[in-house]
Amino acid sequence: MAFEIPALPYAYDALEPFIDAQTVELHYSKHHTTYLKNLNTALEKYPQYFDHKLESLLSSLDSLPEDIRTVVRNNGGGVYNHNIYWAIMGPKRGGEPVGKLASAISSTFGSFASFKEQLEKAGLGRFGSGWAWLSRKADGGLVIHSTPNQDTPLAEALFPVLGVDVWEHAYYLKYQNRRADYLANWWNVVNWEEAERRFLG
Ligand code: MN3
Repeated sequence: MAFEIPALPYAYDALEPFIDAQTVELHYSKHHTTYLKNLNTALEKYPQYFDHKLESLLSSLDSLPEDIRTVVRNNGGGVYNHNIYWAIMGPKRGGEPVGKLASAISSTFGSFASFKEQLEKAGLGRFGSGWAWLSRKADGGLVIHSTPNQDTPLAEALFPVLGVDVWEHAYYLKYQNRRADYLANWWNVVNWEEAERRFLG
């Protein structure tokens, strides 16, 4: 069966005023959906991969046939990364990390303020398009990093807890070239309960 994406768990305008409705609508219904279509089209030639989990395909790209490896990397990555992005945001969210994730962030990065600064720096430092991540390492520890294009933390044997899209399509309509303003405002929509669930999962 073809891969699917979850329905957006809130209305297009739910993240206003921090992320505008038009951006959310285009981002979900055009960008994210196109990655999905491209992934499914590429896999038609090798339908056995429809029985795999997307996570496993992205964790072992080298095991895929060479003629679909790049398209799965880019479009499968696009599907996976955006699934996380929509899930870890929500209306009336923001605030501070909760539970065990809060303690892990404080002990790893010194404080929530210092963590925010480092994640924003990772997003700002990504030249061109990509993502900034808080990921869990194999030993359970946390790391801040960034990936280019639609590369996923999975390809680096990391498990994404929280990810922010820094492609221009994620912010240009409202923030134009001001990626730093988008990142600073993005904290207002972070769903820390979902991030903690991922951290513990
Ligand atoms: Mn995007």
